[in-house]
Amino acid sequence: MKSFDYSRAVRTALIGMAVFGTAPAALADIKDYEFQLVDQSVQAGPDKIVTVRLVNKKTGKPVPDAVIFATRLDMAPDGMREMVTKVASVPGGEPGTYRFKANFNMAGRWQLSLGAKVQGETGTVESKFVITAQK
Ligand SMILES: [Cu+2]
Repeated sequence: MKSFDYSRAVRTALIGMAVFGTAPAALADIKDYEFQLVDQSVQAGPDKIVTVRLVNKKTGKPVPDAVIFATRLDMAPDGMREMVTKVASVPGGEPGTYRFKANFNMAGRWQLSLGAKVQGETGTVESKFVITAQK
């Protein structure tokens, strides 16, 4: 009887540990993810490439296979919010990095706005960056 109680206690403890072990994953939050701008500036002109990295801040690891569903590039930082340029995704690059091609038709500060979904997470990662197009 005593040994039975003991093994049952151990089993209960193991189940408890398993539950706690999975808890952090279940509590992973979309706020744990962030985009980082790789290059702060580009040369003004057509077909310039901008690279961002998506990382999990808790693990420091890059996050591949995010679905980027929103991009906008405009000159809001220089008071020209209506000056918008098209942004196209460019395949390739390291896993966890995302590349875009755009025409930076004017020198100055451009704002890149991104919205993305991360596999297995609810919510949206949203980021805004200022990229300087140099003459
Ligand atoms: Cu402008």
